Amino acid sequence: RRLLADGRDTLAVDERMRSRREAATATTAPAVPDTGGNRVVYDAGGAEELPGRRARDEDDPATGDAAVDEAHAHSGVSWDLFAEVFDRPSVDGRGTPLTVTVHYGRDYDNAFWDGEQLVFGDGDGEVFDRFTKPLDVTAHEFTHGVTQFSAGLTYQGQSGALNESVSDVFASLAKQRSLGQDASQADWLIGQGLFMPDVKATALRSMLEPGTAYDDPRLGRDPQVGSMDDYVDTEEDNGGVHLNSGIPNRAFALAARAIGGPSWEKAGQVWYAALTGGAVTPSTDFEGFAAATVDAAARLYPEDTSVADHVREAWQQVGLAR
Ligand code: ASN
Ligand code: ZN
Repeated sequence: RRLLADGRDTLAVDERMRSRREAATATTAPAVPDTGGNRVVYDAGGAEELPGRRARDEDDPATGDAAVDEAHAHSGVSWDLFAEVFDRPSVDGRGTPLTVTVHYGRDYDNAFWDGEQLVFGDGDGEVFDRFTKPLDVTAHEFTHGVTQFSAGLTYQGQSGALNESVSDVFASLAKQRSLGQDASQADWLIGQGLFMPDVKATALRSMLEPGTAYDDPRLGRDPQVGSMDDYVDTEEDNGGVHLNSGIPNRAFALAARAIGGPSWEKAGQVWYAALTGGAVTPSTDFEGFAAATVDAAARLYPEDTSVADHVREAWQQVGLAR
């Protein structure tokens, strides 16, 4: 329920997917081999049985159903981020086909990874539009699959907030990369374009300024926090996983901006190495994750110690790391 793209995102994504399809059907091999996604989109038809009716395979043309076609495009962009930037085909890194279901339930205001596949509701049409609409909502849910098959962060308390944050980090990277933006140009919003036009919300979350994404009578005010000073102790939401995720989210945005350039190149590589390198485990807390990213930065960029310094300073700004 908490993730994003606007009209420009959709256009950039459509263009990307068009060239991707053309490369796949070219009679001569493309100069750069297509990494080739392996997506299958299903249609639950308003029911809650998974996966539903098979609606569009990897190489099928557009169907005309917006949710089916958005899910196909956005899961392809998510697949490409991990395959091309992090050498990780599919959520498990083994190219396992990705199952995606749309039109889940009636007026369903959420999207989720269920442990095996991606699932998207159509939204209620009053507050929420289709959950397939923003690229970064899809990339967020895709990343839950990546985390399951790597660090396995338990979805409760600090490890749960880290699980949530990692999904936002790679969701934002997918968005920034699709728009060709570097860290200084990024808006760091998650779930932009998900809300109906009259809702007073710019997005679901702001990674750079947690707590500022919305303020609407139907939604309340964005409750996210961006510093350990404001850490929320609650039983709700698995121990506030969507609230306290603002803390590591802001650390990532600050680190990426301090490092500069495209966020997926250095900051993204550091977070990916921490997530998948074995130092982060199901029970890792904020301090442990911060240390893992500083270590990863030092290991990945031994000749440029400013990267690890920027990462450490970003965690210090949110009240973590020494
Ligand atoms: N869309 C939500 C998420 O991925 C679903 C949930 O709360 N599990 O975080
Ligand atoms: Zn999530």
